[in-house]
Amino acid sequence: MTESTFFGEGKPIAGEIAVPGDKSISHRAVIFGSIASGTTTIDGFLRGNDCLSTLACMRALGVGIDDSGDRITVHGHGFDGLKEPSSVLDVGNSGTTIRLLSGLLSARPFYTVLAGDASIHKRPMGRVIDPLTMMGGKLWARRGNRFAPISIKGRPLHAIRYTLPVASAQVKSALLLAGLQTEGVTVLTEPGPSRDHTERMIQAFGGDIRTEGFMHRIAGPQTLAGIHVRVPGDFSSAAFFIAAALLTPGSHLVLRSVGVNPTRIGMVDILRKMGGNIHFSNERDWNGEPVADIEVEYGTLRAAEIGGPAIPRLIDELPVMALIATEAEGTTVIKDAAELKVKETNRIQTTVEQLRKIGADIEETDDGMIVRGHPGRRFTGGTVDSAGDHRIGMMLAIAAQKSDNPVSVCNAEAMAVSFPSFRDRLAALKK
Ligand code: SPQ
Repeated sequence: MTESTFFGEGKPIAGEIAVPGDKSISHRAVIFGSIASGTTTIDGFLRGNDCLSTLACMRALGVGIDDSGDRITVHGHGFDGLKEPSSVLDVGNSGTTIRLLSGLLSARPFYTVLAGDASIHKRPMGRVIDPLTMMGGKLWARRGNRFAPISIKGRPLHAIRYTLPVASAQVKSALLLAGLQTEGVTVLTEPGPSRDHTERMIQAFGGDIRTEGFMHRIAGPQTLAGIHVRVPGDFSSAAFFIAAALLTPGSHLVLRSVGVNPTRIGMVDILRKMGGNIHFSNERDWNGEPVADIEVEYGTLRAAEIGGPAIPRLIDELPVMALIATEAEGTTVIKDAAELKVKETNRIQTTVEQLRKIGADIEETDDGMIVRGHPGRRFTGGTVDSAGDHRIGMMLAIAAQKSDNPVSVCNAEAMAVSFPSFRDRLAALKK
């Protein structure tokens, strides 16, 4: 366990930063490169532990992947290029890896076992196993087929019509990866919007997917062709620096080349309603993904109500939104966010417990949090714990901006799951 101390000197956050590549897109680029025919080159791949787990799993499935440091080159030979691995596939801490690979491997003609760390073994897997079983998949898991490790005896599947019980990009993507290999039309309906990187990537690799509202149709089998992928900066990583700037008087920050896919930037919409100064410029398109430079300036904020269909669009940013709300005038209510309980930790509980330790006025509800903002009131500082959750660890490091005393984060190594250079990048922006 490493403990990392962040000093709450209240120094403004200023300058320019290019955050590391998007985690969701990096996973998908390696997976799609592996199932496409031909060469896929990936620039801006996130070298966080989660994406490295996906890369190692695809190599274990027989895919040739070169890593020059700057660029990943994937030598895809179509779905048939995947081979039975000789050992258990280790997904580490990555929910995206285990769920997407469950869908992909359910239709491959061999046996695989997917396992990960203690956190992964507590996260719900029934949400992918159930619909894949409806497609004819043979999957087994612990405690009534609900928890990893998952073992899969791959076989031909049949197309289904399925309504997802929760808006989940991972479930949708698992079923799309199965549907791409399955005769007939697989029809998926989501209860609300979830991130659409898989849909955009299927099209970028020359595949065909039809989306109307929250309904997706994928006709299989399809073949995909390798491409060059340029991965935008991860908005979910940018969110920590946006928060730092909004919490610290005198801050002015520009974040270059960040992914601003509308299914990911619910936080920007809410922050603008709260009075946050956030502007996009230099808007462009990388492989069907919108990208922009983001400029943030410190200013006073007012409380907001955050709930309903906005939630999947900022689900991973809710812990840091709770932190920002401590500085907003009024009471912020976060609701309809029960999905937070099944992330790397129960993010409602860990956010509330850890922020309270340093003096935040915040309470837990069944499906969210209530945050009473006290603009200008400083935290006490002290020792907190990421509980092994990268997003909680980084949120707590940013909380030091609002404290006159240091904030020491236990289990700080978790930050490397999505942002290995976080600490150095933050230090470089403090003026
Ligand atoms: O991969 P993992 O561990 O599930 O990652 C998290 C995160 O905070 O990094 C969630 F814990 O992000 C998910 C996100 O919450 C990544 C993701 C994706 O890439 O498809 C989708 C979201 O999860 P969900 O529930 O929509 O499927």
